[in-house]
Amino acid sequence: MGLTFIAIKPDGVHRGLVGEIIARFEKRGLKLCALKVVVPEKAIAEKHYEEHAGKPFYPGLVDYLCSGPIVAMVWSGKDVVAVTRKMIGATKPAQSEPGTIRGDLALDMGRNVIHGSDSDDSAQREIKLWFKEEEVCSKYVKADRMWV
Ligand code: FUP
Repeated sequence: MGLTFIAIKPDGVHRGLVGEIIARFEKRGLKLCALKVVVPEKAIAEKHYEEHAGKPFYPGLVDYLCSGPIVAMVWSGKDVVAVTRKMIGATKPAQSEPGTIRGDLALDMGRNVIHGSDSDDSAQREIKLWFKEEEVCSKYVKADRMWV
C-alpha cells in the first residue's frame, strides 16, 4: 500500500478548512498515518519546493508556506498518490473541477489550500523531509479495511 505526503497550507489552516479536508480523505477510505501542526522552517520549505527553485514565483511560494502553521500529514491507501491528486484538483483553481478540494475551496493559485505529492518518488522524498521515521504509523490495520 503506497504512502503520500499531504499538507494543508497556512491559508487552509487559517480559514478553518482542516476538518473538512481530513474528512474527505477519511470518507474516501484512506488511512491516516501521520499528522502534525508545524510552522515550516524556511530551509525545509525551500527543499520541499526545490523543483521550482529559480522560477519567479519561488520566493513568494516559500514565504507563503512559512507564513503560518501547516498541517503536515501522511496518508496511505490503494493508488493513494493518484487518488489524492484527483481529489485535490488542478494547480490553478480556475481549472480545478467542482468537487475537488481546490475546485470547491480555492480561487487563487498562490493560495491553493493544499499540497499533495505528485509521484511515489516525490512522496518518499517529502515524507522523509517532514517526518521522522517513528512519527509515521503505516503498519496498523484500519477497521474498515475489508469494506473499502
Ligand atoms: P501542485 O503539485 O498542484 O501543488 O503544483 P506545482 O508543483 O506545479 O506548484 C507548486 C505550487 O506553486 C502550487 F501550489 C502553486 C504554486 N505556483 C505558483 O504560485 N505559480 C506558478 O506559476 C506555478 C505554481
